[in-house]
Amino acid sequence: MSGQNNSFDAIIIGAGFSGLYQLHALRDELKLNTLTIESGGDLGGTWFWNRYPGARCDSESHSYCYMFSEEIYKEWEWSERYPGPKEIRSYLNFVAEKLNLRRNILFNTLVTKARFIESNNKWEVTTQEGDIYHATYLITGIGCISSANIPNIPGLEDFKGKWYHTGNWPHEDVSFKNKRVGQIGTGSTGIQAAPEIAETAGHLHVFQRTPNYSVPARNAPLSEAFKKQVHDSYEEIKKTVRSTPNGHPFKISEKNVFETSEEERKKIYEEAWKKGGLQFRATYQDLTTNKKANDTAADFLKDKIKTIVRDKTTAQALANIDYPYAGKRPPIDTNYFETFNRENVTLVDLKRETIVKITEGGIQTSARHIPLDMIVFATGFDAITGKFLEMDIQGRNGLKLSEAWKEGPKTYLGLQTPGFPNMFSITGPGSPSVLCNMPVPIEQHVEWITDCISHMRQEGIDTCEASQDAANEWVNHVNEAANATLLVSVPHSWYLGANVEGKPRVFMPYAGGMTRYRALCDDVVKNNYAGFVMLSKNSSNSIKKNGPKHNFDITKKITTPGI
Ligand code: N01
Repeated sequence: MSGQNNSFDAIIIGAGFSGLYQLHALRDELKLNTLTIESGGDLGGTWFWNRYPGARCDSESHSYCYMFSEEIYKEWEWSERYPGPKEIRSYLNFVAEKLNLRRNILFNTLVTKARFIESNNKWEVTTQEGDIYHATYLITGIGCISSANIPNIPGLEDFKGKWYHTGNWPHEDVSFKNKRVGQIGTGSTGIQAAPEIAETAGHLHVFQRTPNYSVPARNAPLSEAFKKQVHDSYEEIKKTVRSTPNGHPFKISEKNVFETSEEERKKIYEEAWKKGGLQFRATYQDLTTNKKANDTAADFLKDKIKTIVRDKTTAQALANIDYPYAGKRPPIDTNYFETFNRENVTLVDLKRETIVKITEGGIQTSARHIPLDMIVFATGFDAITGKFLEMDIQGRNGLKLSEAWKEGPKTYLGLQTPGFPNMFSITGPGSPSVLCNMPVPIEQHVEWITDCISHMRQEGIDTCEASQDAANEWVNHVNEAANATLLVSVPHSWYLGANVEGKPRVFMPYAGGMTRYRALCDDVVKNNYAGFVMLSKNSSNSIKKNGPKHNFDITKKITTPGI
């Protein structure tokens, strides 16, 4: 495991989808002495921590996996349309066994600090235990939604019952049997968790601050015929996920909403509702760019809520949605709205009463006291930047990442931040990341980073660093892409950092779509790594390569953002 004097060519932080593939690419393709450091007790990343009831991936299993190896793709068989955390962990274990990855991973080890040392162009990485490792390249594969957001509600410390955050769920079973449970939050997670909790809870109160659209997932076991078809269609599926803006295995329609009659539209929405899943978003290409077009989908989904939920007041509160469909991450569910027809489930509409405090025995709202034995926080994450800033990362001249990102993250292509040489990020801020089926951007980033490091080594380049100009230009383009969509119109969205007090309001993921992003990254390489400053000690610290300013084709309309 140890390199000489704890010195490595590369250190990767995180052993989820990103870190595992990056380890394979650097160790086995580039033959680099590579160490992966993981805070969890095993591999899995997001799926190591997110074990809450009802947890399931919203991407379809045959696309929520690696595509880089046909052999790996065909050897693994998924059992359900959407995989749960256990099956995803089994899959990642299978990949890790196959590629013999575990021997280079340090588990249960939290990186607390990383510092770039200019005298020798090395990263010094410190763990919570105080161990120190050095490497030439530092790659973060720390995930986008890995820093749990527990809201600052007064009185939590007084609560005598048990409380959990969905993103840090215990590994042992949690029983809700006969318990009075309060669930705060109705995002993708809360929508998955509530129906499962309600199955066994004595009573479940769902505290809803912002109602949400949701489409049935229609999860089911996969038929033998479908499993075979998936294996036989490897090339085609790979081509599809790599050529759609959101990396899912289905195309977004090229039709605009008002090119179809009302009658035809209803039929299309109805079919998509029956089919289930994120494909609902793919019914028209202008759903996330044209408010009037979006209203047609939003109205259809609100009507569905009112049809499903029997109690009129509850249905009204659930359907009282004042932002566009898919303006926030669109959830998919299994019996979410149906859950509110159960006798043991009550919606607490926080638009009518607010949470005042948590007490010893429950939650005090502005209207009443709700006695509880358990509280489940399905309250989301300090997304995208949270995990970075939990570490003390320092670049050139001791520049702290927290300082560099004081006004919001500033990266070039989401891959690098100026002032932090040889530090690369997989699905960092400014990458299409969360607006895609995650394994697709992850594979693209890993392959781009690996090629870049390979290029550096072939050319004798010591450091690669995003230029400030390139990062400024990229941040402008990320804003421009977001502004072309309805996503920026949702004030409480975590895409904007709006769910965390004091966090700068900056749209963080790249909404221009994965296809466009991939082409831009390829162009950067063709243009001699345009926008990256590459230095070599041997040429007396002169700039060895600094490509021309890149043109991000900002005039081209973005009609199909990657969501
Ligand atoms: O978190 P969220 P999430 N009082 O931030 C509410 C991914 N994911 O864990 O909207 C009361 O979306 C908050 O209310 P509001 C996916 O990318 C993937 O559900 O801020 N309520 C909201 O309802 C997803 O988008 C899968 O007004 C409070 C909820 O908590 C991302 O994870 C599955 C509150 C938080 O919703 C995050 O989803 C599940 C307070 N003080 C999730 N603070 C896959 O399938 C917050 N809330 C891969």
